[in-house]
Amino acid sequence: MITGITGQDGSYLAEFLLHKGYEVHGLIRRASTFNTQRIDHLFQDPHTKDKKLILHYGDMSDASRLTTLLATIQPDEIYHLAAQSHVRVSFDEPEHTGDVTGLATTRILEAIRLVSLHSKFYQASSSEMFGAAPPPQHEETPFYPRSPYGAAKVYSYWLTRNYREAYGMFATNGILFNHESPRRGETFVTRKITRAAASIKLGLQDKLFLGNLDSIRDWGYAPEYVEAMWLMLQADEPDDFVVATGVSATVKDFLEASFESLDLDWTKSVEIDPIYLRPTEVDALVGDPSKITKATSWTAETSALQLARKMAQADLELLNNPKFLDEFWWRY
Ligand code: NDP
Ligand code: GDR
Repeated sequence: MITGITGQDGSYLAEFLLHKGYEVHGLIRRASTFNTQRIDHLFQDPHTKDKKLILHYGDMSDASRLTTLLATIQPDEIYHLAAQSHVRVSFDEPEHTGDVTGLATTRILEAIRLVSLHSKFYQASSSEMFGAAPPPQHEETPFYPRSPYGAAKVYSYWLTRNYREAYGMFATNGILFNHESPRRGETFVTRKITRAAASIKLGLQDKLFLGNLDSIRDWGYAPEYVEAMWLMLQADEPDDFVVATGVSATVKDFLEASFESLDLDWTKSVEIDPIYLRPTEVDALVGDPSKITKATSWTAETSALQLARKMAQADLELLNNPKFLDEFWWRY
């Protein structure tokens, strides 16, 4: 079962698990418009016999729905990815973020405790929990969150550990550093940059407004990170793992690589708009993935700059050929 199946990671994880032969159940929110674009290519008609992808309406604010769903599905593995995941937005909506990114983890852990204790549980923890703690960050680095989002993830991290210790649940935290892809939400900085670069290349846009260009991040490629999620749940014991490339890049480096890959000079198009600055910024996140590499042999393959080029090319293809959207999700 995957919460957040319609998000970037949920869509790659669903693909990965279906490929392995799993029956995948996904929680989707009812919306007035379609919000399943990232998984439409995996959709199976409810009337199909032996279908492997089953979607259920539900919201992380609804504890009774989570409990009845888990009682019915009895999943072997639960990947809890649903969240209000945008750090800047969490300053505008701190209470909602606390509810969906924080408290909702208690709702699903309680549902497991009550009706599906055998389910292995994966919590999508985040490098944002380290916040102001200097890099390289690893499993023993003290948390110092710098946003309502980071604070909500710290709460969820500790709830996950507490349920593991209190009830013997197989509950694991994956502390994932930033991971991106052509499926990344358009308001995260990497995708915002690559979409704008493609649009500028085609003469559809001339300016790109950004915030802090000096932040340092450890950007990896999302499909590789969902494999790490699965590997963590195949371990003999539940534990907590950092997942990262170990290599740093600035927003400026990402900009340069994306624009240069389309023969553009970013300095001619980028302007700083203070609305994209955060009340408290996280200056530098660079993870040390030694523990997961030792336990599972997982290592990141794609570098941030390769990713910048890949995403810029994908956005150019998409803008050049809107019909391509139907195939887009398969190809990336
Ligand atoms: P996305 O923002 O792309 O996806 C978030 C998912 O959560 C979407 O499916 C969204 O549904 C769903 N969701 C949001 N609110 C609710 C709700 N109230 N009830 C049910 N579902 C809800 O995030 P990512 O795929 O990038 O990340 C997955 C998880 O990993 C998140 O928890 C994120 O915080 C965490 N994380 C991500 C990292 C990254 O770099 N990508 C790094 C570390 C952690 P809808 O499509 O309807 O909006
Ligand atoms: P982040 O990702 O906050 O690290 O959280 P984001 O891409 O939003 O920001 C990365 C850095 O870029 C700077 N920045 C901008 N960011 C955005 N969104 N828009 C801009 O215009 C802009 N200009 C500069 C930011 O200040 C920041 O320093 C992501 C999310 O996926 C979280 O859910 C996840 O937990 C963490 O990564 C790890």
